[in-house]
Order: sequence, then structure tokens, then C-alpha cells
Amino acid sequence: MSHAELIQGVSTAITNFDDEEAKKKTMEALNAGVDPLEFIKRSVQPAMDHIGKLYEDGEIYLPELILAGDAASAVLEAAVPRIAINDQAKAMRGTVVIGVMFGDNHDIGKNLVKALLQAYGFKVIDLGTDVPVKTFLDTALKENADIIASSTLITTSLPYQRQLIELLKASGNRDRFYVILGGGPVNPKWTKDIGADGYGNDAKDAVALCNKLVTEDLKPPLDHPVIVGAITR
Ligand code: B12
Repeated sequence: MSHAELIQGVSTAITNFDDEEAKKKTMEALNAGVDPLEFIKRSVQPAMDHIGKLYEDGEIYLPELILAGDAASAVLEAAVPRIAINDQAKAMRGTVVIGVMFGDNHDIGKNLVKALLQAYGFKVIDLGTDVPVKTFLDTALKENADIIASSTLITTSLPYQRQLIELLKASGNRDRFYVILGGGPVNPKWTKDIGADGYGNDAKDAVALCNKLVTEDLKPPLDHPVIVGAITR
């Protein structure tokens, strides 16, 4: 079976809401030598985009959405530990506090971003989902973080990203941390409008973004946010 067929098999298992099959097919693909990073990009993301479209069109309902989410998480769990990163990449590090914004429980994308940042040598403090704005700040101060990374998939949580920037300013901490954003409803315009420092379209972009921020001598807040990755979704 070709690599493309193996990857397709995993996508199909996710869209069939079958987490056991998704995990089994993932192991088959990885054991056949499919690059794990490429594999995740070409299996999980398109499958979940497809599921999202079916949900939007009223062709599936919340229980199916949950099952597909479980299947995608099973794939990530199996594939992420297989990502091998060279030592040179690991030399560039910083501390990232990451969380899914208040009101939002979607964590598949955040988990992917976290896994890749860790694989590339960043220390990542994961606040989980439904994170109050103040928790981002308190944790970033406690951990002496370089970057605060906020993920959101639902539009109703977007205002809290703005609140985060406002809280940083009001508490006199805006120049201490880079603030980066990602997730479905987030885009470069929103990132600039609320005064955040960066946007990444996917997990690989998040790594490139964090690397750029910590290696170049930029000081937050940036006048123009760093935007990585074309908006493809
Ligand atoms: C799976 C899923 C769920 C699962 C979540 C499981 C889980 N553990 O996460 C479940 C079933 C629980 C769920 C629930 C709900 N969902 Co839902 N869900 C989805 C779905 C289909 C896929 C999301 C996903 O996992 N994508 C795959 C990952 C890999 O991609 P990603 O999250 O975008 O992350 C990538 C990038 O965005 C980026 N990224 C992400 N975060 C960050 C952060 C930084 C800093 C950076 C740089 C980059 C970055 O990198 C990631 C990796 O490449 C989307 C549709 C879609 N296409 O997005 C709807 C979707 C997000 N859900 C939606 C809705 C409405 C809901 C519910 C409100 C449904 C309900 N009526 O209860 C609830 C919300 C509950 C809550 N309060 O959170 C809507 C949101 C609409 C909106 N604009 O607000 C969507 C868009 C579906 C739709 N088209 O209507 N959902």
C-alpha cells in the first residue's frame, strides 16, 4: 500500500468515528515509514475539517463530533511521540504558556501545537481548556515565560483574547511576554486589531513563530505582528 493510501486509511477511520481503527491504521502508516509530521498534517487536519463541514451542514450531530474528536486524539497520541527532531532545533528554546481560551473546550489543535513545541525544545506549560484570562497572566509570571499562546476554536471566546492583552497592559506586563494566537476563527487581522504579537495557521507555523520571536531580538509588544502560514482553512 502506498503512503498516500495509508494516510487516507487513517482519515477514513476518523470520519467513520472509529478510534480503534484510527489507532491501528496510524501504527501501520508509521511502521511503513510515513513521516509523522507529514502524516498528522495530511490525516487529522483534513479529516476534522471534513467532520466540521458535515456538522455545519446538519449531516452529523454532536455525538458524532465527539466520536470523531476521540478518534483524532487517538491518532495524535500514537503519532506525536514518533516525531524526531534534531539537536540543532533543540538549541533554540524558550518557555511557552499555552491554553485554550475561556469558554472553549476544543483541545485537539492546542495539543498538537504543544506537542510540536515540546518536540522542538520549548518548555511548555499547558493550562488545558476553558482557561480564564487571569490564569494565563498569573502562570506566565510564575513560570517567567517568554510566550503566552492562546488557542480558540469558537467565536464566542475571541473577546477573551482581547481581554488578555488588556489585562497585560493594565497590570504593566505587556512588555514582558509575547502573545501569540491561533485556532479557527483567529486570523492575522484580528491578531493585529487586538495588538497581539503573532499568529500561526497550524502547529508547524506555531513552532516557526515561536522560534522567530525568541531568536530575533524583538521586544513585545510588536508594532506589526509576526504572521506565519497562509490561511488555508
Ligand atoms: C472536534 C470538534 C469538536 C469536539 C472537540 C473535541 C476536542 N477534544 O477538542 C467536540 C465534540 C467536543 C466539540 C464541541 C463543540 N463544538 Co466543535 N468542532 C470540532 C471540529 C469538527 C474540529 C476541531 C479540531 O479538532 N480540528 C483539528 C485541529 C488539529 O485543528 P485546529 O483546532 O484548528 O488547530 C490547528 C490550528 O488552528 C492551529 N492552532 C490551534 N491553536 C493554536 C494556538 C496557537 C498559539 C497557534 C499559533 C496555532 C494554533 O494549529 C492546530 C494544528 O494544526 C470543528 C470544525 C473545524 N473544522 O474546526 C468544530 C467547531 C470548532 N465546533 C463548533 C461548535 C459550535 C461546537 C459546540 C459549541 C457544539 C455544541 N452545540 O455544543 C461545542 C463547544 C463546546 C465548548 N464550549 O468548547 C464550531 C464553532 C463555530 C464558531 N465559529 O464558533 C465548529 C467550527 C464547527 C462548525 N463548523 O460549526 N467540537
